[in-house]
Amino acid sequence: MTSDVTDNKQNSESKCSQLRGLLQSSNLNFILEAHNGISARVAEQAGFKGIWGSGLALSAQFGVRDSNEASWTQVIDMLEFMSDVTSIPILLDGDTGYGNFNNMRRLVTKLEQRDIAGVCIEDKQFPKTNSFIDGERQPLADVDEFCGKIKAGKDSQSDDDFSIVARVEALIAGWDMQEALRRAEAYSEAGADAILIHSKLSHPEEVLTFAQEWGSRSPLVIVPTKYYSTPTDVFRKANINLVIWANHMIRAAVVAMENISKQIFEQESLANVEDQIASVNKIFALQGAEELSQAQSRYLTQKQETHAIVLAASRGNGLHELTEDRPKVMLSIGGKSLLRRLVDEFKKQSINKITVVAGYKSETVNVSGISVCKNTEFENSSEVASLLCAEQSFNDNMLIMYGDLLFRAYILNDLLNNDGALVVVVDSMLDTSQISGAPDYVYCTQADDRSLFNPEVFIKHVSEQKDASLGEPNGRWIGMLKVNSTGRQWIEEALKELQVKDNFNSLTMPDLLNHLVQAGRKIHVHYINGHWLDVNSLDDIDRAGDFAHGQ
Ligand code: SPV
Ligand code: MG
Repeated sequence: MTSDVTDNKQNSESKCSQLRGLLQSSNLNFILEAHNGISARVAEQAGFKGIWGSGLALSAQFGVRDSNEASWTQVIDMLEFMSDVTSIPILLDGDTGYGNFNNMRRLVTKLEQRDIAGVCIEDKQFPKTNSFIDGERQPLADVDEFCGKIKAGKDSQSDDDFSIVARVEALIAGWDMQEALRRAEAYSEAGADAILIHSKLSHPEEVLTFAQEWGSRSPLVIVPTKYYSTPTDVFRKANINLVIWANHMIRAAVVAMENISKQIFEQESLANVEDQIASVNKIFALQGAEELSQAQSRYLTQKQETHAIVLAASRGNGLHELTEDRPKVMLSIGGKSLLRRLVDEFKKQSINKITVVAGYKSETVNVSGISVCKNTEFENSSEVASLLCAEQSFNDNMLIMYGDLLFRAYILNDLLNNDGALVVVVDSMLDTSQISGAPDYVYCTQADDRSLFNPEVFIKHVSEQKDASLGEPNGRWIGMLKVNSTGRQWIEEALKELQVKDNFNSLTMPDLLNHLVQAGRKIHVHYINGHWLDVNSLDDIDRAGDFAHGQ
């Protein structure tokens, strides 16, 4: 038996026993055609207690004729998908049993292995064709030969509840009621668990006469495809046990597909069809996506994902008219916006959760792969207020950085491998010719000794101005930091403390870092030596172009 891959097992009763129950119930029951996994799920979700594995529909979904053109193993491979995703029984339309008694034996064995609850075989000859195509020209099977097939099937089943339904085609082939009854009697004697009496008339007379004559000798099954307008109560009163709605899912699908494909072709657009079709989420639900994500959290060891927060609310005043219609991060450098370049760097490091805090001209912040959160007060607030806007996206592995940075990939890669609680990247190369805007000078517990051993160095202070009382700065903070769960906690606490201060809206990231230092937090320094730049002035744009070119 195949294992279930979904969350769909609701019924603990075996499928064979469920089908037997439907056949033997004193109430009229219904089963619906399905022809693949998704249609089987839809049928179950609609409330059906069983599925008809229709030969017509299964062959049609393969695009071939209902004349045994699809092999029997191709048919039962599809049934396996249908059975795996449903908890209700499937009765296979097994045509003529795909051969003689011996083929029937193997069929029953293989169906049971795939948890199919029963098979219906019809008394025609292999290869058969659909009863509604020249039905009267189709030769019937020899009664004794067909009875041998039923016996062989019954003798090969291992579950007592597996059902074999014998389908009488006498009325389809133009024989009289007596022949139909004679055959049904013989098939019942041979061990059939139910009789399916088929008719191609548009009224139910034949079937009702048969039902009356048959009485309750064995369960009776009908397929009212042609006499579809008959009120269902008529079948109930005739003591029929099971109605098969035999081909309505494939026919519904074809109309829907024709309609939608025509519209898309003619309109060369999806705009009008979106509301007429199932949402992608609906498809995911039918595929059991939810169960898979639950299983992933149970069975996969999850590496904590890094989340990047990008501060990008400011216009970039030093860039004058270049930022008239967009914020600095959307400026194009060598054909790509600064933000796009930053997102590309994140992607290289497998960072896929990226939140950008936008403010000035936020509607132009449009780069795939990011979520945008807005600092609507950007004109009257500063960086720490922007950071607070992204609080919902905070994570135990988090990068916080300015949006106007260009840097060599190794810088981010090395930072991600540093497991300090809160680590800032400091450039020890104080090359004044490269400095524009207001540099964030950093005073550290130790200068960069350029050794390979990464001694533990911490921040003492960060300042926009050089502070003679602290000696010479050891470098510049490049606007990039990383936290783990402890660092995240420090930042959240600091934000709470700072939020109530009168000057909150003027606070910059260096103010936040200094606040943390004063609170006794050890902020690790990760030294680098060049290989980055930020964009504050028109000169920087030229430099950035050269830098990007060399990347
Ligand atoms: C099928 O669904 O393939 C059947 C029923 O055999 S019918 O097409 O009505 O003959
Ligand atoms: Mg059929």
